[in-house]
Amino acid sequence: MTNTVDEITGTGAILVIGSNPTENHPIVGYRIREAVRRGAKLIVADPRHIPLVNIADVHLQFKPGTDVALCNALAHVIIKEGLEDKEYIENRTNGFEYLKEIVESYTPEYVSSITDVPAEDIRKAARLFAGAESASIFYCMGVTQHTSGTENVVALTNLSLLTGNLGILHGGMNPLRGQNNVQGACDMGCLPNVLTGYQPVYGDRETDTYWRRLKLEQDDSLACSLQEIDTSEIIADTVEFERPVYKGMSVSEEIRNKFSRVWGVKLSDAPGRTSAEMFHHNPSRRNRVMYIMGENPVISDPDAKHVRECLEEMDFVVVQDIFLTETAQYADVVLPAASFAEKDGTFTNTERRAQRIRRAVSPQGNSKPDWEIFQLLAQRFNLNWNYSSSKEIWDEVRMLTPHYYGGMSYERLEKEGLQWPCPAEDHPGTPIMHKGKFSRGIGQFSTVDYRPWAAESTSEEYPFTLTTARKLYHYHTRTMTGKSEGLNYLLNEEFMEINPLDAQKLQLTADDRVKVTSRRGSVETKIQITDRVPPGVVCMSFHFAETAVNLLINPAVCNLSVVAGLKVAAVHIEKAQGI
Ligand SMILES: Nc1nc2c(c(=O)[nH]1)N[C@H]1C(S)=C(S)[C@@H](COP(=O)(O)OP(=O)(O)OC[C@H]3O[C@@H](n4cnc5c(=O)[nH]c(N)nc54)[C@H](O)[C@@H]3O)O[C@H]1N2
Ligand SMILES: Nc1nc2c(c(=O)[nH]1)N[C@H]1C(S)=C(S)[C@@H](COP(=O)(O)OP(=O)(O)OC[C@H]3O[C@@H](n4cnc5c(=O)[nH]c(N)nc54)[C@H](O)[C@@H]3O)O[C@H]1N2
Ligand SMILES: [Mo]
Repeated sequence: MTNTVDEITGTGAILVIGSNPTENHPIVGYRIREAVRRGAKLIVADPRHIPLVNIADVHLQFKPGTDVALCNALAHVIIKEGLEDKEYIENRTNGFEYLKEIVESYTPEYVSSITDVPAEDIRKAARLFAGAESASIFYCMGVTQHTSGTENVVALTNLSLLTGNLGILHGGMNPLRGQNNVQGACDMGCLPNVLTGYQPVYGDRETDTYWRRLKLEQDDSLACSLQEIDTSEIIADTVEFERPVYKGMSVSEEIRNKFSRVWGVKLSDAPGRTSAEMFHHNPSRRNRVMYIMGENPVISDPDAKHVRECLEEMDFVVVQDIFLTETAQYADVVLPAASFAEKDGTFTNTERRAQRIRRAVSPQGNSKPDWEIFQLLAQRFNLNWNYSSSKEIWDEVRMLTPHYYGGMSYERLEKEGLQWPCPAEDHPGTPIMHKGKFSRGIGQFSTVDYRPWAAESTSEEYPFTLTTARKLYHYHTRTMTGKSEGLNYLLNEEFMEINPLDAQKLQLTADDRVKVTSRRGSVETKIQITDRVPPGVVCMSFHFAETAVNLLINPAVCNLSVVAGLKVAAVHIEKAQGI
């Protein structure tokens, strides 16, 4: 998030797109409701009738996968009606003319034909968003989990820049992070191409995207058609650090040297691989060995049948988890990890706030905190790892990542944490990013065109669009929540959402089971007949192993973020036989 959770209640207008906060981020959901009670205008853009729609001023119920068209239409109306923030655009941005040119053809009427949203609703939403004193955007997986995920974020960023809402109180681009500490994991370098604080292991930040793009373009099974986008000003949940100039050395070389000096080993300049690459469709390019920690890809990764086959064929698989998962069934060795309540350390939440966690109970059995397991392994590899506490590790991270954490001592974190960047002991942390100036200087409008995803377009054979979404009572693959009797009492099986008109057409009644088939596989599930989804769209969660929806999902990825298009699959639906 560029801004903080506390600010939400004072916001003038809120656009919630591809995010269902009352079920998935209840604290943020609560704040949004409070903001509306205090007079904020609420625009919900979601293919489904999510709970926030009940208090929204307008619901843009668009077809899954048409986000770029919708956002460009909002920009079109804002520019046509002269509602853009001219002073902000003049002083802080570049490329407005290009945006204007691109969105010219995205009239509400034209986009209505792509998205199924009435043209007047598009106009109304644009006016509400641009007319407010401050406007913030909240987005989540409905926006990012697409083969056009990066383009979707770019199109949203344009809206925020256009209306002068980046870098101000109550504004911003606010991607809601999923897990309690996924932000912390990324900040700590759990990404294939960076070390802590997004310090690149090769090239520099500018060349990173191009490198990845080139690599994927040569790779048919992963690539989807690509358009030229300038990604250098994507306001995701990272900041770019001030780029120092080193004589004759690339930035990453200097960074690798810095880490090498402390760790006493030479670092490779080859970036790691994403999970899509590890499970590559070309057998010669996929992993032979895998160490899986805190993930259950057999259920959570797209094209689950393929994932299972890959794991089966691997030479050696290690799973480090707090429970014996479906993925652990494929492991040669399972290493028992201690849970959050059994260890010390820090978590960094969605608003970039690092906070302390403390051991409340002792680790069960012979389980250990993850870092201790790694250390024991490293010692077997004759590496010189001798940390005695999580504090010692944190202090090393601070030393090697001063632009983010220099000022975040455990003592200072005690109270209510601190938001990065916090480079010095007397720095108060950074609640709002991009205030006054963007990290790259001037904000860049980037132009993106809507492109339908041909591979998952509906057809006579596959006439429905399946989308996937979470449910309040369960967490992902249920390795944890599935062990709670109370939660299972509330919900212990999948109910696919289907519109009453579609149910009628297929002659389905509430007790029927259906067989859902995509170009990759089939699953059988119970149904819930509901107008939460519009006709032509059905929705399943990926919570239940028995109805593993990822057997249906296409593994193709967004070329720039390498995230799979988990939110759209063309499917065929029929009544299941024999039950
Ligand atoms: N109860 C619960 N809470 C969770 C989780 C959980 O498993 N259970 N998981 C956590 C994690 S890791 C994450 S990442 C977050 C995810 O949080 P969210 O992204 O909010 O979760 P989803 O329900 O997957 O998707 C959000 C919305 O995207 C919509 N959508 C579907 N297709 C499209 C589309 O094409 N465009 C747009 N704009 N929207 C679309 C869906 O209708 C859905 O309402 O939740 C976190 N919180
Ligand atoms: N079709 C479809 N697929 C999706 C999505 C979607 O919306 N639609 N969403 C995607 C998203 S956003 C996400 S985040 C993924 C989630 O996918 P996963 O991360 O694979 O799912 P989880 O069930 O959360 O698995 C986390 C594992 O970590 C373990 N664990 C918990 N605490 C610890 C710990 O302290 N140490 C260790 N070592 N292990 C621990 C848990 O027991 C669990 O097995 O799914 C993705 N897949
Ligand atoms: Mo997530």
